[in-house]
Amino acid sequence: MSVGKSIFVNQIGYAKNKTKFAYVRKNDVSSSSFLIKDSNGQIVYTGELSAEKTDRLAGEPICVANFSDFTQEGSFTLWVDEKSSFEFPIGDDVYNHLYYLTNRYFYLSRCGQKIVDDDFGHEPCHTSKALIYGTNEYIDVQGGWHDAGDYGRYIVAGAKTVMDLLLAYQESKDSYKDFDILDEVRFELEWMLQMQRPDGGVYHKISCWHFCGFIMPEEEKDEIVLAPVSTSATADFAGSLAFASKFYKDSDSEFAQKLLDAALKAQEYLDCHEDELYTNPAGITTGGYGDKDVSDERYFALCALYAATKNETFYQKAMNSRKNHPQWAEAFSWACVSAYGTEILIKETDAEAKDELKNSILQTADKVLEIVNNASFGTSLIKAYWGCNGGVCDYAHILLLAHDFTGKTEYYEAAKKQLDYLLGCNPLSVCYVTGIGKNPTQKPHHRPSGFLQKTMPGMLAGGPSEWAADEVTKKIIDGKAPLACYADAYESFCTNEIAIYWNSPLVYTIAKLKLV
Ligand code: 9MR
Ligand code: ZN
Repeated sequence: MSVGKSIFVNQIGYAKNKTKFAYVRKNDVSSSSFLIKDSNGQIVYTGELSAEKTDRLAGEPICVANFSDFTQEGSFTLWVDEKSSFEFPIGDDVYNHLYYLTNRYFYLSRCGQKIVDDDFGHEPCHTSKALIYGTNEYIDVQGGWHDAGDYGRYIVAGAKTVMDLLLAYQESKDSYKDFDILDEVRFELEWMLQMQRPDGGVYHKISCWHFCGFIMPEEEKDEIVLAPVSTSATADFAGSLAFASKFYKDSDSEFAQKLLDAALKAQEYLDCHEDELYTNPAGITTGGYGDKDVSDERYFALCALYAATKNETFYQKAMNSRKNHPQWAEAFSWACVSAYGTEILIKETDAEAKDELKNSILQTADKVLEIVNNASFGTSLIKAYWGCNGGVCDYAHILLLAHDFTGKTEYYEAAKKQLDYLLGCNPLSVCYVTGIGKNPTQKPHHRPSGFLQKTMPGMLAGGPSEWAADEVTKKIIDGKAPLACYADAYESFCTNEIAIYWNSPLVYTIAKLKLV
């Protein structure tokens, strides 16, 4: 069967009145034109393929089929010679189900609560008290989302996720009512509040000493440990809680105040402590989220606190830290959160330096745009790395800010291409979100899915990685182009794990592109 092997479409589909692109493996076809058939096999559109592009990531010539002016609703296939794409829809609300599933994944990942779901329901997990590392003291810390394929709960990861989801809520609240994002984010925030020590410092993470096997969460009964306080966790906590506080002001002012007070307390801690860089202490081997440069986390906290309090001191300190770190990239990733701070300053304050800040985002966006424009599949990547599918969403975020600031559609279009790539326009013709599309990821490195041999829907797989950190990936990468270094296998944690902070920028990207 050649369906989907040579022609790559966005398997979720195309919004009726927006641009539409498919990708064609040039070496597999001889014709330079394409056609579209409806579900009755009638030809409804014909067009010419673009000139080919070969980049390092694709490793072979790829042409684009542009059918943007085709606006009929329905279900279609795209053909070149006798080769066809997977069937794909065109319509007004093709993204709604994807948006729902990618949001609901967070509910299904809740820790410490009975989860109600036909396939993934379970009893409360990880409810025992946690040992504070280096002491004999146990305290009660409950809730938060399981981080990824494992059951750890990590502040750095949670804070980024909270930011993306709140920004997504801001974009979709007027048009989308099927999932309560604010309620879901609150679940995480309630957990984060418990991670703060009385002196304001924030524990880096809570997990067992080691990763467990592929068991259900309530079966992981090993001792739970609170890892030491870190600067990255404390600053990310301050930034995300300060930002979150305004979202709850109207519905629950007491909760909003609690968030802000906790953020301020974390900031006081940061003010009087040198950097405490996190690495796993002896005995703990779960995810590290180590970060050697925490200046961007400190900056993010100051920006968010300034926006929340309008206290000029925070602003001065934030701008000083920018001056002291001219090498900073503007980024939205777990390791670099500078752009969250910059976005907040630009959008939530009347900061004097607005133009300078916008330019800083635009400089990064222009670099990303150039990569996208030169890429065979329109991706924003220059290499394939652990979690790069989340990375393309983070780059989309930068592009979408540039679109806000300039109104130039090329930024919007480049961001939209990142979604096409994730949802099927890639050399493997895979839809990297589970449970949706014609050829989705099926065996994610995700404990409940692996244990139940069912795939939890709505999860974004990490994606191809040239750095083979696991045995399965090591076996498959030889001779493959970077974008093909992906194994749809439970054991492939470096290409097929899922994570809250890869899903969250996907949710944001869908919302910000106004696809729901
Ligand atoms: O997303 C993280 C990635 O950037 C790192 O390269 C990788 C190795 O340190 O770790 C990833 O994070 C994992 C975390 O440590 C534990 N939970 C699962 C995360 C996703 O794979
Ligand atoms: Zn749990």
